[in-house]
Amino acid sequence: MPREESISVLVEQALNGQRRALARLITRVENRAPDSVEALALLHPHTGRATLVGITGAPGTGKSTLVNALARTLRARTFTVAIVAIDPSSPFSGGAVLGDRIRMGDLAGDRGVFIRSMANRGSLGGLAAATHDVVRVLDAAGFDYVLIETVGAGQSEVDIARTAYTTVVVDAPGMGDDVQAIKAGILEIADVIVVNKADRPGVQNTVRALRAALDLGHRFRLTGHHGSLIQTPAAPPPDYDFWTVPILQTVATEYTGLDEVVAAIHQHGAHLRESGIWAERERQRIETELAERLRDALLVQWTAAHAPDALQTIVERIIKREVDPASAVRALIDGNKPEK
Ligand SMILES: Nc1nc2c(ncn2[C@@H]2O[C@H](COP(=O)(O)OP(=O)(O)OP(=O)(O)O)[C@@H](O)[C@H]2O)c(=O)[nH]1
Ligand SMILES: [Mg+2]
Repeated sequence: MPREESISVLVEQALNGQRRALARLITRVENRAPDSVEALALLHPHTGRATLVGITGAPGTGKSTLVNALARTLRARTFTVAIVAIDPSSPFSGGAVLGDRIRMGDLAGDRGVFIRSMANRGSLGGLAAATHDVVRVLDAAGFDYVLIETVGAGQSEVDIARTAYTTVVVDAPGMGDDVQAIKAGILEIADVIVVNKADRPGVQNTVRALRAALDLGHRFRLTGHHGSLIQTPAAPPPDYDFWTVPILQTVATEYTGLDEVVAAIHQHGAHLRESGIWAERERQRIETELAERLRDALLVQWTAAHAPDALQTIVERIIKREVDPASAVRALIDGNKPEK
């Protein structure tokens, strides 16, 4: 391996702010290259400092424009910003896609901004795990903020949102039925709601609809349970604190309302830290990640140790009703051939 490709050199260069090294390192980590394990081990002591913000919402609400405006606003306050744009439908991976070029026009040449697109991996381990590691690299590289943009409200978006400490859900007027536009699941993960395109007619209706939806089930959310809906209890448990989800208005194309968004992100971060929820969330994230990695690693290990068609053979036997899935798995991990 040539010296400049050695993973420890690459890590060192990335930690020293060399962008090309950082880009290459991210590619290795995203692709789960064999030496990415070593890279992540070297990076880990440097992580845990960045503010991780997820930005999600229905297609076309202006998420990319908002992320761009948010990055500019943060840069104006001398914070450094990394943007991870996740496009599940994109056939591209790791390279610049159209959205990046649009953004680069605005933020081009600014060394305090780093933009990365990720396409759906569609494979074992998946996008959420890959995103997690890429965010970790950017955190270690010293960016003050990592903004993670995802589309929609599918399970993978929810998983990705859990990478972040603060999740901003974006809606806009004229997206069809105002409450439908934000699918039920997405409000549950919102820490801050932004109604973008506030220059468009119908903005008050959108705000009202969102407030009504929040009042129905989400007026008070126990922030210790990220992503889960909990009804207002008579008295809060002593270790929890309530967070009232703010509904803000922006015109991202004109950078209007961005100071309020930054303020809400700061307030939410402060709330998480002061209440101790930050630490609890981090613990939950690590527990979940560890379990997922273990599961993935065991499957990879098992697959490597068995004939390429071993799982397929069992699938056939299950279809023929010779064995059931639960018994098959028990036999497999006991090292036996699954019997009837
Ligand atoms: N009028 C108005 N248009 C906006 C505003 N923000 C974004 N747009 C426009 O809305 C369109 C979609 O913006 P994007 O930022 O690409 O939206 P997105 O949510 O990232 O879209 P996807 O990534 O495809 O889901 C673009 O034409 C933007 O110029 C705004 O505040 N007001
Ligand atoms: Mg976008």
